[in-house]
Amino acid sequence: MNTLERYDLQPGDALLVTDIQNDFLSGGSLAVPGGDEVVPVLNRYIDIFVTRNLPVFVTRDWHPEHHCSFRAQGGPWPPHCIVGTHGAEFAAALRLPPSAVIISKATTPEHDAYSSFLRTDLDRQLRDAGIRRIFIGGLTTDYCVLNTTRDALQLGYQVFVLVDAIRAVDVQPGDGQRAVEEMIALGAKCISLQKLAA
Ligand code: VGL
Ligand code: ZN
Repeated sequence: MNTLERYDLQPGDALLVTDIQNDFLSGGSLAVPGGDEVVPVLNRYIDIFVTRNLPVFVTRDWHPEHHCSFRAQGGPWPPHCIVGTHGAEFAAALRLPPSAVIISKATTPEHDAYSSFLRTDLDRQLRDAGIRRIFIGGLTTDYCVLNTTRDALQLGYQVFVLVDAIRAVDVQPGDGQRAVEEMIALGAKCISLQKLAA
């Protein structure tokens, strides 16, 4: 354990809330087990960041109707997060601040994107805001959170994974756990509300 690790928030920190959309929650077309449980936890993280005047970035899976990741197009997933549908909307219970920066990903029919950095301007937005450390939570541990964390570390950001505010699809049992282990091995740190609020 690096004793110099700072868990207290500082300028240059940002919260990244990933894909809290109806289709990933109970009743949705790609409902993630326990997905609803992260919403109140993320609301508390949002409060903490807003109170400290630190920016909140929010991503959304934002697919056209015949997206390549859908089964009818040969992809692995049921149709989900189609622009203009209820399933694509952010959960009503998620309390997004008016200042939240929204990043849409996988917006073209021919490309999927599990990383929020892929074909988006997230990196530029973060750099313009002077962000060096990303605190990431949301859905899903084994896809968007994992791939976004990989890219963030590659791009030189420090990443803190909000382990109490992520849930996995777990297509194969254990995928979520393996994703967390991989993120740690790559250099991400795990953090929970208790540690951050301390
Ligand atoms: C995701 C499954 C399908 C994700 C997106 O962003 O985690 N997972 N599409
Ligand atoms: Zn998707």
